[in-house]
Amino acid sequence: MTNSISEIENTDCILITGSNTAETHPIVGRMVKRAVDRKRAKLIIIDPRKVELVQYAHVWLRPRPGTDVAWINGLLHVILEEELWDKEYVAQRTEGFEEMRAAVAEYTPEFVERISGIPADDLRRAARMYAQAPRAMILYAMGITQHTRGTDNVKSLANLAMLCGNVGIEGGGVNPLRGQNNVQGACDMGALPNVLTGYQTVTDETILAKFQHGWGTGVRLSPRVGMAMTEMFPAVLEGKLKAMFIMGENPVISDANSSHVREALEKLDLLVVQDIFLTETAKLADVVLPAASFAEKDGTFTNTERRVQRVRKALNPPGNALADWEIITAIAQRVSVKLVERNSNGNGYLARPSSYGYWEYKSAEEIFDELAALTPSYAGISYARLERGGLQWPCPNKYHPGTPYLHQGRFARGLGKFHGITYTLPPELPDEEYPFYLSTGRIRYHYHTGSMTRRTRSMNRIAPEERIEMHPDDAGRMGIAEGDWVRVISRRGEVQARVRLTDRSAPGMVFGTFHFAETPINVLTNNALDPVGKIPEYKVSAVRVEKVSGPTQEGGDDNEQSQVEVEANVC
Ligand SMILES: Nc1nc2c(c(=O)[nH]1)N[C@H]1C(S)=C(S)[C@@H](COP(=O)(O)OP(=O)(O)OC[C@H]3O[C@@H](n4cnc5c(=O)[nH]c(N)nc54)[C@H](O)[C@@H]3O)O[C@H]1N2
Ligand SMILES: Nc1nc2c(c(=O)[nH]1)N[C@H]1C(S)=C(S)[C@@H](COP(=O)(O)OP(=O)(O)OC[C@H]3O[C@@H](n4cnc5c(=O)[nH]c(N)nc54)[C@H](O)[C@@H]3O)O[C@H]1N2
Ligand SMILES: [Mo]
Repeated sequence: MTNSISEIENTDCILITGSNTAETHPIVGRMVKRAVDRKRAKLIIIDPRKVELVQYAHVWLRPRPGTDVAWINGLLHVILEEELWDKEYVAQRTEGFEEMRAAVAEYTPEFVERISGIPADDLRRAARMYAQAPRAMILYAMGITQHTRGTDNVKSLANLAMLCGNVGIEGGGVNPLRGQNNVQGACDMGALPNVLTGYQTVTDETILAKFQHGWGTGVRLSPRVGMAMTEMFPAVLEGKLKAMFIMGENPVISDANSSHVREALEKLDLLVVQDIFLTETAKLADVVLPAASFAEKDGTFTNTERRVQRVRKALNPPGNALADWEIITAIAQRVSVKLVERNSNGNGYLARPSSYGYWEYKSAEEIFDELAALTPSYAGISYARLERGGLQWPCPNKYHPGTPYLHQGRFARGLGKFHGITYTLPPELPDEEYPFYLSTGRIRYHYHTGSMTRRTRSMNRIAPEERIEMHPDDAGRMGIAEGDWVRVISRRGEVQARVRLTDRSAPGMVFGTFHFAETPINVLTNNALDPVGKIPEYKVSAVRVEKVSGPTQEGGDDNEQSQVEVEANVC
């Protein structure tokens, strides 16, 4: 997030799009409700589903899935036409304005209505509400990013925030609600193909030299950008990738077009999976490395508002499980012995111990200190300081208090850049053969592939199985009643599940989750990727729905087996 969570209760207008906040970020959701109820903040929701927070919204726009660039350009168009933009801010702090203005010229509310289905006057109302608020905050999540145009969607939201002078102020910003407890931290640690810690790019020789020296490897670090996770599975199928080490991820269930993922994993020469449970992915592994869970190890998590917080070991891990860093260190020590042997045979550099000890960490804190020494945004953070509470990066030195919101006075890159972006259609849309939009996501009661939450009895009692959401009008037309079994079919596969009739989903659209391995929704989804973010099109694919009398043999057996497994694992 550019800004902090607490600012939600201290702003004049909140625009939420592509985020089912009340269910997926319930604490943030509560703060939004309080901001509306007690602080009289205006709330604009833009979401194809009638999410819970719609009850609190002053304006709800229901776009067709995958039409975000169009409606955001429409908002920009209205704000420009009605002279509601912040001219001083745009003049002093931004560049590229004319390019953006030219790109949005044709996006009149009427034109946008034809693309998105949003009534022109509602769009005007939302534009005025956002632009006239002294301070306005944008919150977004996966409904914006999980598209082949995800990066363009985010840039478009940045255009909107900058046009109204809402970046670099308290109670403003463009705020992605990060999903996992530590997804921000994982990215900060360089778990991305193109950067080292703190987003220091791997293609920059000075940065590489700093890390080579700091790590004391003696081995030249590669300046090559690696593959994104979603590019790896096709690479395996093309024979370009032979081995994989998967840590804390269950792609057999969570990745788009998952039949391909399974096929790829089965083709590998070596698959290692490091997880806290024996997941569907771990079952395909040659080697499974049991890891300790969050409660069983020391470390830090960095949350959605860039706040680094301590995690403390409360329990001993079961059996042979070790903290992830201990497993990685143990493997690295063995691999680096090999490297030394190979390199001392004459080709290349000799490994030598560094000031930190070469892969000889004694604690998570030692690793953190090495990270802080090599990472400007974390430089001022230490375990000792974290004892007194979390710190938000950038925190460049040990006296710095941390940074609640970014781009104050000046953008990280100097001037904020407007982008001229035009709308294109998602790659797969409903047609005669596959007449429904399929949208996928989450419900409150389960987490992702269910590997953790489906092991808890109470969650299973509330949400024991997948329910495909369908609008009552569509169901009525097709003779489908609440609880009936349907088969959902896309160009890539099919699943079976019971139906829940609800107006949360718009007519012409069905919604399902990826929480239930017996209903692996990702066999249906499209693995077309955003060219920059490499994120798949999870939110738009085309499907056909057929009523079936009950689960066919195959589906039924799977279901039963999995329920038994789940029961056996309840803890
Ligand atoms: N209970 C629970 N909470 C979770 C998780 C979980 O599995 N369970 N997972 C966590 C993780 S890792 C993440 S990333 C977050 C995800 O949090 P969210 O992104 O809030 O979750 P999703 O269910 O993916 O919902 C995305 C929203 O986008 C909307 N949407 C769909 N298509 C479009 C579109 O084309 N345009 C727009 N503007 N909106 C669209 C959907 O209707 C939905 O409201 O949740 C986190 N929190
Ligand atoms: N159709 C569809 N698919 C989606 C999405 C969608 O909206 N629609 N959303 C996507 C998104 S945003 C996300 S984030 C992904 C999530 O996809 P995944 O990350 O594959 O899903 P999880 O079930 O969270 O898997 C995390 C694994 O980490 C393990 N784990 C937990 N703690 C630890 C630990 O401390 N150490 C180790 N080594 N392992 C641990 C858990 O047991 C679990 O198996 O799914 C994506 N897939
Ligand atoms: Mo996520």
